Amino acid sequence: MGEKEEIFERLKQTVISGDTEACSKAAQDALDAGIDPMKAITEGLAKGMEVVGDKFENKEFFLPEMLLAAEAMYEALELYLPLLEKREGEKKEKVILGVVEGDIHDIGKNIVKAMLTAAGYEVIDLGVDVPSSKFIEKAAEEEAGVIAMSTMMTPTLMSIKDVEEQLEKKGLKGKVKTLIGGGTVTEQWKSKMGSDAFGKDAVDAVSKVNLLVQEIKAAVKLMKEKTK
Ligand code: B12
Repeated sequence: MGEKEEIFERLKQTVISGDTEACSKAAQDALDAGIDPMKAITEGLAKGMEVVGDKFENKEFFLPEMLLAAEAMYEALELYLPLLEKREGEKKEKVILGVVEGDIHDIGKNIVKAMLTAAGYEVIDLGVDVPSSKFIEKAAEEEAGVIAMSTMMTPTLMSIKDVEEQLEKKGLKGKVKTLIGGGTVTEQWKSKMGSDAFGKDAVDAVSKVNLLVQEIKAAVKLMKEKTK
């Protein structure tokens, strides 16, 4: 195993063991070794959190272990986020992000936030259990092009539909693009909900936001040409 792989493994294992101190140390060592924070998140921290999610489901882990793991991961993210935010000087596109109404699972959403921030987006994080109207109000207020919604539960998938319907009613559909993701969400659900894009993980979230922003820019350009 090379030095970088060894650090990725330490990041992953210290999240799994919920060892905040060792996780912070691994996060700092990653920086010292010249590892891109974005890579440290995807190849280390997020991989660890996936294992923890599975262990929790298999009843190998219980709530205290889960929360310790999340705490360790957040400690490392805190070290990385300010560095990632500093990377872009130009005007940033805004993304409204939140966990839909009825759902409080936010670990995946927080990883998505880190990755979008790393990619140079200004993420407006509405937190968990976000009422559908709030997504829309904030998008309008902030003039954001993208609303990104996360949900881990099947019943709360309908909250996504609610946001889509409200966008339609307000005549904002297509102007504000929607991206959905989270444990229960699939490409098929994207079509069922009428959303614009689905992202399978935090890395995919970035590619999909890039695509949506390109689409918005192309549409604006076309409008301008037509009105000339
Ligand atoms: C941790 C956990 C909890 C924790 C949450 C802690 C927290 N702060 O988030 C606690 C213990 C509180 C909890 C509570 C509950 N939970 Co729970 N929980 C889980 C568990 C084990 C892991 C979820 C997780 O964090 N995974 C790790 C992260 C990193 O993965 P992720 O969320 O999928 O995110 C990745 C991608 O999906 C994607 N992504 C995520 N969001 C977004 C958004 C966008 C826009 C994009 C593009 C991508 C994207 O990128 C992320 C990173 O790559 C899952 C089972 C599992 N193995 O998934 C059950 C699970 C989600 N829980 C479940 C349930 C039912 C509940 C409860 C109702 C239980 C209860 N009876 O009380 C409550 C929910 C209360 C509520 N109203 O929300 C069910 C949902 C079933 C369903 N299909 O509806 C699951 C699937 C367990 C199961 N098999 O039954 N839970």
